Amino acid sequence: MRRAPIVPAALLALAFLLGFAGPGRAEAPGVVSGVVARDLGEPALSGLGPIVVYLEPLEPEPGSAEPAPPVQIAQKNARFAPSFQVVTVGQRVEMPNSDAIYHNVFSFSKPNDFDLGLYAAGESREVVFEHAGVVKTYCSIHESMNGTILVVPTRHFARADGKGHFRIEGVPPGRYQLWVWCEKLPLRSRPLTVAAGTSQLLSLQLIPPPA
Ligand SMILES: [Cu+2]
Repeated sequence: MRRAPIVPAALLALAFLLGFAGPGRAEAPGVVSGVVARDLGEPALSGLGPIVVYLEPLEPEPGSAEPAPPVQIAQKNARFAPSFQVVTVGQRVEMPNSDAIYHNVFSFSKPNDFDLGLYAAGESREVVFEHAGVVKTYCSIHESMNGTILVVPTRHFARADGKGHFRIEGVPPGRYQLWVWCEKLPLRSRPLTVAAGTSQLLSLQLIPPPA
């Protein structure tokens, strides 16, 4: 009886387990999740506003040349909807006027400042941010209209929920700088290496413990 086919099959399985994907095949992405707390003694996050965790790649990512699909921030009932949005550098942000009145969208937040001018109901204009940072948006007619856009240098981000939980899926293996953003607190960061097919559970503090 021929037993030869068993050996190549076993080798293939071993190569798969060790992560030796064939040429041109992407390695299995990882998952980075966890919980953000205010500090050790005070887990509550109320009153802090949105908290975003993002992974800035420290080396070029395979296949990341295509911009992320467009996102929409509407003008509805004289407010921005949503009033907070995370976008990636180079991603198109569509800003439709969903009200029956004229609106305008502008920002003084350099270097991402812009002014879309006044436009009518049903019309949509768009903006693309080329720089990471915080963009505060306003309408020149309505004081109630103010929004915040966080532009991040990566597609790998997640907004923490009310209890601080976050989950970033589909992270290509590689070296990253992990950033925790909260508008009311200083930015915090740490290096993070993501290995193929792994899942990491992190515990992050917004306020560092005293030295
Ligand atoms: Cu307006």
